[in-house]
Amino acid sequence: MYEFAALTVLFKSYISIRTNFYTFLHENNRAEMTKGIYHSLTARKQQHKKSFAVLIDPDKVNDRNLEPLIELAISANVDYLLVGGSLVISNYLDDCVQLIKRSCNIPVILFPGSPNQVSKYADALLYLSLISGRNADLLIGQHVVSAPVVKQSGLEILPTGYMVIDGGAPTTVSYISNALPIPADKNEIAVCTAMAGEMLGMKLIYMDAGSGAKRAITEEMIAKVAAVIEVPLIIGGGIIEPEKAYLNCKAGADVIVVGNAIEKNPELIKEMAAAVHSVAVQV
Ligand code: 1GP
Repeated sequence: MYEFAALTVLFKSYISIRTNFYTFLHENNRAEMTKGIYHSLTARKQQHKKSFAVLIDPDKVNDRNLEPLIELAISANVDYLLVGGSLVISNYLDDCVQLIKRSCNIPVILFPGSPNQVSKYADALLYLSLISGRNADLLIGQHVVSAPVVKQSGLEILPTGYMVIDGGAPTTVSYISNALPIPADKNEIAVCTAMAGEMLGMKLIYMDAGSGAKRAITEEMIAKVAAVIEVPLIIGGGIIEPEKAYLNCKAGADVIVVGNAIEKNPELIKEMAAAVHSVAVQV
Protein backbone atom coordinates (compact mmCIF):
# COMPACT_ATOMS: atom_id res chain seq x y z
CA MET A 1 0.00 0.00 0.00
CA TYR A 2 2.80 2.36 1.03
CA GLU A 3 4.75 1.44 -2.10
CA PHE A 4 1.73 2.15 -4.31
CA ALA A 5 1.31 5.62 -2.75
CA ALA A 6 5.01 6.34 -3.24
CA LEU A 7 4.79 5.23 -6.88
CA THR A 8 1.76 7.45 -7.44
CA VAL A 9 3.63 10.47 -6.02
CA LEU A 10 6.62 9.68 -8.22
CA PHE A 11 4.46 9.29 -11.31
CA LYS A 12 2.64 12.57 -10.64
CA SER A 13 5.98 14.37 -10.14
CA TYR A 14 7.22 12.91 -13.41
CA ILE A 15 4.14 14.10 -15.27
CA SER A 16 4.38 17.54 -13.71
CA ILE A 17 8.11 17.89 -14.57
CA ARG A 18 7.48 16.65 -18.10
CA THR A 19 4.56 19.06 -18.58
CA ASN A 20 6.60 21.98 -17.26
CA PHE A 21 9.48 20.98 -19.51
CA TYR A 22 7.29 20.91 -22.61
CA THR A 23 5.62 24.18 -21.62
CA PHE A 24 9.08 25.68 -21.22
CA LEU A 25 10.15 24.35 -24.63
CA HIS A 26 6.95 25.56 -26.26
CA GLU A 27 7.28 29.05 -24.75
CA ASN A 28 10.93 29.20 -25.75
CA ASN A 29 10.20 28.12 -29.29
CA ARG A 30 7.41 30.63 -29.49
CA ALA A 31 9.64 33.40 -28.13
CA GLU A 32 12.34 32.52 -30.67
CA MET A 33 9.83 32.50 -33.48
CA THR A 34 8.04 35.70 -32.54
CA LYS A 35 11.31 37.57 -32.06
CA GLY A 36 11.86 37.18 -35.74
CA ILE A 37 9.22 39.20 -37.54
CA TYR A 38 10.65 42.68 -37.09
CA HIS A 39 14.10 41.32 -37.60
CA SER A 40 12.97 39.73 -40.88
CA LEU A 41 11.33 42.97 -42.04
CA THR A 42 14.41 45.07 -41.39
CA ALA A 43 16.79 42.44 -42.75
CA ARG A 44 14.79 42.24 -45.98
CA LYS A 45 14.82 46.03 -46.25
CA GLN A 46 18.60 46.14 -45.80
CA GLN A 47 18.96 43.55 -48.53
CA HIS A 48 16.60 45.57 -50.80
CA LYS A 49 14.19 42.66 -50.83
CA LYS A 50 10.58 43.65 -51.30
CA SER A 51 7.87 41.76 -49.45
CA PHE A 52 4.39 40.80 -50.45
CA ALA A 53 1.65 40.44 -47.86
CA VAL A 54 -1.88 39.17 -48.41
CA LEU A 55 -4.57 40.67 -46.20
CA ILE A 56 -7.11 38.14 -44.97
CA ASP A 57 -10.32 39.47 -43.48
CA PRO A 58 -11.70 36.83 -41.06
CA ASP A 59 -15.22 37.98 -41.93
CA LYS A 60 -14.73 36.99 -45.54
CA VAL A 61 -13.15 33.55 -45.24
CA ASN A 62 -14.11 30.15 -43.89
CA ASP A 63 -12.35 26.79 -43.59
CA ARG A 64 -13.42 25.91 -47.13
CA ASN A 65 -12.08 28.92 -49.02
CA LEU A 66 -9.15 29.61 -46.68
CA GLU A 67 -7.31 26.37 -47.39
CA PRO A 68 -6.95 26.89 -51.15
CA LEU A 69 -5.96 30.50 -50.50
CA ILE A 70 -3.16 29.34 -48.20
CA GLU A 71 -2.01 26.85 -50.82
CA LEU A 72 -1.82 29.63 -53.38
CA ALA A 73 0.09 31.80 -50.91
CA ILE A 74 2.60 29.02 -50.30
CA SER A 75 3.15 28.39 -53.99
CA ALA A 76 3.54 32.11 -54.71
CA ASN A 77 6.08 32.59 -51.89
CA VAL A 78 3.98 35.16 -50.09
CA ASP A 79 6.10 36.70 -47.35
CA TYR A 80 3.49 37.61 -44.75
CA LEU A 81 -0.18 37.04 -44.09
CA LEU A 82 -1.96 39.95 -42.47
CA VAL A 83 -5.16 39.05 -40.66
CA GLY A 84 -7.74 41.62 -39.67
CA GLY A 85 -10.35 44.04 -40.84
CA SER A 86 -11.88 47.37 -39.89
CA LEU A 87 -14.89 45.50 -38.60
CA VAL A 88 -14.57 41.90 -37.54
CA ILE A 89 -18.11 40.76 -36.92
CA SER A 90 -17.68 37.00 -37.03
CA ASN A 91 -16.04 34.87 -34.36
CA TYR A 92 -13.62 33.37 -36.80
CA LEU A 93 -10.41 35.21 -35.91
CA ASP A 94 -8.82 32.55 -33.66
CA ASP A 95 -9.90 29.68 -35.91
CA CYS A 96 -8.69 31.52 -38.98
CA VAL A 97 -5.23 32.16 -37.49
CA GLN A 98 -4.97 28.61 -36.17
CA LEU A 99 -5.86 27.12 -39.52
CA ILE A 100 -3.19 29.24 -41.21
CA LYS A 101 -0.59 28.29 -38.61
CA ARG A 102 -1.41 24.60 -39.02
CA SER A 103 -1.15 24.81 -42.79
CA CYS A 104 1.97 26.85 -43.51
CA ASN A 105 5.04 28.61 -42.20
CA ILE A 106 4.16 32.04 -43.54
CA PRO A 107 4.29 34.47 -40.62
CA VAL A 108 0.88 35.72 -39.50
CA ILE A 109 0.69 39.36 -38.48
CA LEU A 110 -2.48 40.74 -36.97
CA PHE A 111 -3.74 43.97 -38.51
CA PRO A 112 -6.46 44.86 -36.03
CA GLY A 113 -9.26 47.30 -36.72
CA SER A 114 -10.20 47.30 -33.06
CA PRO A 115 -8.66 46.25 -29.73
CA ASN A 116 -10.66 43.02 -29.58
CA GLN A 117 -8.89 41.64 -32.66
CA VAL A 118 -6.09 39.96 -30.75
CA SER A 119 -5.33 36.30 -31.26
CA LYS A 120 -2.51 34.71 -29.29
CA TYR A 121 -2.07 32.18 -32.10
CA ALA A 122 -0.57 34.75 -34.48
CA ASP A 123 3.12 35.63 -34.64
CA ALA A 124 2.97 39.39 -34.32
CA LEU A 125 0.63 42.33 -34.01
CA LEU A 126 0.73 45.64 -35.84
CA TYR A 127 0.28 47.94 -32.86
CA LEU A 128 -1.30 50.73 -34.85
CA SER A 129 -1.39 54.36 -33.86
CA LEU A 130 -3.39 56.43 -36.33
CA ILE A 131 -0.85 59.22 -36.68
CA SER A 132 -2.56 60.76 -39.72
CA GLY A 133 -5.68 61.51 -37.67
CA ARG A 134 -6.38 63.63 -34.65
CA ASN A 135 -8.58 61.17 -32.85
CA ALA A 136 -6.92 60.69 -29.45
CA ASP A 137 -8.68 57.39 -28.96
CA LEU A 138 -6.90 55.86 -31.95
CA LEU A 139 -3.60 57.51 -31.14
CA ILE A 140 -3.39 56.16 -27.57
CA GLY A 141 -6.82 55.67 -25.94
CA GLN A 142 -7.64 52.20 -27.23
CA HIS A 143 -4.07 51.10 -26.57
CA VAL A 144 -4.43 51.95 -22.90
CA VAL A 145 -7.64 49.95 -22.64
CA SER A 146 -6.25 46.90 -24.42
CA ALA A 147 -2.68 47.03 -23.05
CA PRO A 148 -3.03 44.18 -20.50
CA VAL A 149 -4.60 41.84 -23.07
CA VAL A 150 -2.03 42.72 -25.70
CA LYS A 151 0.86 42.27 -23.26
CA GLN A 152 -0.49 38.96 -22.04
CA SER A 153 -0.92 37.63 -25.57
CA GLY A 154 2.82 37.01 -25.88
CA LEU A 155 2.68 38.32 -29.46
CA GLU A 156 5.57 40.21 -30.95
CA ILE A 157 4.43 43.82 -30.89
CA LEU A 158 5.24 45.99 -33.89
CA PRO A 159 4.64 49.67 -33.06
CA THR A 160 3.28 51.06 -36.32
CA GLY A 161 2.59 54.61 -37.42
CA TYR A 162 -0.61 54.15 -39.40
CA MET A 163 -1.33 56.80 -42.00
CA VAL A 164 -4.60 56.83 -43.89
CA ILE A 165 -4.33 58.54 -47.26
CA ASP A 166 -7.40 59.68 -49.16
CA GLY A 167 -8.26 56.95 -51.64
CA GLY A 168 -10.99 58.80 -53.51
CA ALA A 169 -13.97 57.44 -51.57
CA PRO A 170 -14.85 57.00 -47.91
CA THR A 171 -13.61 53.55 -46.88
CA THR A 172 -14.56 51.60 -43.76
CA VAL A 173 -11.35 52.66 -42.09
CA SER A 174 -11.95 56.37 -42.72
CA TYR A 175 -15.53 56.12 -41.44
CA ILE A 176 -14.68 54.04 -38.36
CA SER A 177 -11.65 56.14 -37.44
CA ASN A 178 -13.70 59.32 -37.58
CA ALA A 179 -10.54 61.05 -38.74
CA LEU A 180 -9.70 62.91 -41.90
CA PRO A 181 -7.31 61.07 -44.21
CA ILE A 182 -4.29 62.89 -45.58
CA PRO A 183 -5.24 64.37 -48.97
CA ALA A 184 -3.82 62.27 -51.80
CA ASP A 185 -1.83 65.14 -53.27
CA LYS A 186 -0.42 66.57 -50.04
CA ASN A 187 2.92 64.82 -50.15
CA GLU A 188 4.52 67.18 -47.66
CA ILE A 189 1.91 66.35 -44.99
CA ALA A 190 2.57 62.64 -45.53
CA VAL A 191 6.34 63.24 -45.34
CA CYS A 192 6.16 65.23 -42.10
CA THR A 193 3.70 62.75 -40.55
CA ALA A 194 5.95 59.79 -41.33
CA MET A 195 9.01 61.63 -40.04
CA ALA A 196 7.22 62.49 -36.80
CA GLY A 197 6.02 58.90 -36.44
CA GLU A 198 9.51 57.54 -36.83
CA MET A 199 10.96 60.05 -34.37
CA LEU A 200 8.26 59.10 -31.87
CA GLY A 201 9.61 55.57 -32.03
CA MET A 202 7.32 53.82 -34.50
CA LYS A 203 9.11 50.79 -35.93
CA LEU A 204 7.04 50.65 -39.10
CA ILE A 205 5.12 53.16 -41.18
CA TYR A 206 1.97 51.84 -42.88
CA MET A 207 0.41 54.11 -45.51
CA ASP A 208 -3.05 52.90 -46.41
CA ALA A 209 -5.57 54.25 -48.91
CA GLY A 210 -8.12 51.96 -47.22
CA SER A 211 -9.49 48.65 -48.33
CA GLY A 212 -11.10 48.89 -51.75
CA ALA A 213 -9.84 52.44 -52.31
CA LYS A 214 -10.71 53.86 -55.71
CA ARG A 215 -7.26 55.38 -56.02
CA ALA A 216 -4.14 53.79 -54.63
CA ILE A 217 -1.41 55.94 -53.09
CA THR A 218 0.70 57.69 -55.71
CA GLU A 219 4.26 56.59 -56.36
CA GLU A 220 5.31 60.19 -55.87
CA MET A 221 4.03 60.23 -52.30
CA ILE A 222 5.58 56.82 -51.60
CA ALA A 223 8.96 57.97 -52.93
CA LYS A 224 8.94 61.16 -50.88
CA VAL A 225 8.05 59.34 -47.67
CA ALA A 226 10.51 56.51 -48.31
CA ALA A 227 13.28 59.07 -48.75
CA VAL A 228 12.90 60.48 -45.24
CA ILE A 229 12.44 57.38 -43.07
CA GLU A 230 14.62 54.42 -42.27
CA VAL A 231 12.02 52.03 -40.89
CA PRO A 232 10.22 49.64 -43.26
CA LEU A 233 7.40 51.24 -45.25
CA ILE A 234 4.19 49.27 -45.80
CA ILE A 235 1.82 50.33 -48.57
CA GLY A 236 -1.75 49.12 -49.10
CA GLY A 237 -5.20 50.06 -50.25
CA GLY A 238 -6.62 49.89 -53.76
CA ILE A 239 -3.73 47.99 -55.35
CA ILE A 240 -5.43 45.87 -57.96
CA GLU A 241 -2.74 45.36 -60.56
CA PRO A 242 0.69 43.73 -60.32
CA GLU A 243 2.13 46.64 -62.28
CA LYS A 244 1.09 49.06 -59.52
CA ALA A 245 2.58 46.79 -56.86
CA TYR A 246 5.82 46.78 -58.85
CA LEU A 247 5.87 50.56 -59.29
CA ASN A 248 5.18 51.10 -55.59
CA CYS A 249 8.18 48.95 -54.72
CA LYS A 250 10.35 50.81 -57.20
CA ALA A 251 9.21 54.05 -55.53
CA GLY A 252 10.38 52.81 -52.13
CA ALA A 253 7.69 50.61 -50.59
CA ASP A 254 9.14 47.70 -48.62
CA VAL A 255 5.94 45.72 -48.12
CA ILE A 256 2.91 45.66 -50.42
CA VAL A 257 -0.42 44.63 -48.93
CA VAL A 258 -3.29 43.43 -51.11
CA GLY A 259 -6.68 42.32 -49.84
CA ASN A 260 -9.73 43.10 -51.97
CA ALA A 261 -8.28 42.27 -55.37
CA ILE A 262 -7.23 38.83 -54.11
CA GLU A 263 -10.61 38.21 -52.50
CA LYS A 264 -12.11 38.75 -55.94
CA ASN A 265 -9.48 36.78 -57.81
CA PRO A 266 -7.26 34.58 -55.62
CA GLU A 267 -5.11 33.56 -58.60
CA LEU A 268 -3.82 37.14 -58.65
CA ILE A 269 -1.61 36.22 -55.68
CA LYS A 270 0.94 34.66 -58.02
CA GLU A 271 1.26 37.68 -60.32
CA MET A 272 1.30 40.15 -57.44
CA ALA A 273 3.99 38.21 -55.56
CA ALA A 274 6.08 37.80 -58.72
CA ALA A 275 5.82 41.53 -59.48
CA VAL A 276 6.91 42.50 -55.95
CA HIS A 277 9.74 39.97 -55.81
CA SER A 278 11.01 40.91 -59.25
CA VAL A 279 12.04 44.34 -57.93
CA ALA A 280 14.56 42.85 -55.53
CA VAL A 281 16.26 40.93 -58.32
CA GLN A 282 16.87 44.13 -60.24
CA VAL A 283 18.34 46.17 -57.36
C1 1GP B 1 -6.44 47.79 -46.47
O1 1GP B 1 -4.19 48.04 -47.12
C2 1GP B 1 -5.24 47.15 -47.03
O2 1GP B 1 -6.26 48.22 -45.19
C3 1GP B 1 -5.53 46.45 -48.34
O3 1GP B 1 -6.37 47.19 -49.17
O4 1GP B 1 -8.16 45.56 -49.71
O5 1GP B 1 -7.79 47.56 -51.16
O6 1GP B 1 -6.16 45.69 -51.16
P1 1GP B 1 -7.14 46.45 -50.38
